[in-house]
Amino acid sequence: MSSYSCTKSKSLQDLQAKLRDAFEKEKVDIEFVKTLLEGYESNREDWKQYVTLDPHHYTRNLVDRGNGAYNLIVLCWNDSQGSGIHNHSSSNCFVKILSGKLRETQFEYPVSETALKKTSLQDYGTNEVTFINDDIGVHRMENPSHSEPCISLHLYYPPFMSCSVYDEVHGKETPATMVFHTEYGQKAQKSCCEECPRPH
Ligand code: CSS
Ligand code: FE2
Repeated sequence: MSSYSCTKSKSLQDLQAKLRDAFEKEKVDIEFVKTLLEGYESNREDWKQYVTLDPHHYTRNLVDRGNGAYNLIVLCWNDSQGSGIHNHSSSNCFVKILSGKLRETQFEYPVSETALKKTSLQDYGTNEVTFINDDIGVHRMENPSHSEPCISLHLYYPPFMSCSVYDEVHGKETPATMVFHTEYGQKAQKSCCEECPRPH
């Protein structure tokens, strides 16, 4: 049986192996990647090593660089934490919820400095998967819970470490750099601090 005939993963490690295979193909199939992410049933034992919660900001924890083709990252959102409205620097963004709930508000891609146009608002629960890129628009992600953290798995293809953040009222664009709080379960060398410029 080839790895392509089975889209179910029995662990996060198994999913990582399937994703590596999928990205080795000449043409990456976005729908297939979504199916792979959906085919993994979240199990805390698999990903608890990547969980770091910060009282002020959501954290970004690198799981896999996918042979340079993509970044697989665990994001940890404490109660009520969220991102600013941001683009994805011409990259494709997959999000799978590992635990809790994440709220996504989408907006039309800003073309001028005017108020952003909201296009959708949706909540995603454990094991659900969503996808966005700059053709679809920009978004804000937030943990709507005031009591439970949310843990999500993000795949960015190709990888990117900077993006634009937009102010909702005026559409003003500001560049932002992203950091990793941990890499492969270890504290990242450039540790994060209050001054780190990030998309919030
Ligand atoms: N793009 C944000 C998270 S929402 S997709 C980030 O990577 O920090
Ligand atoms: Fe995003």
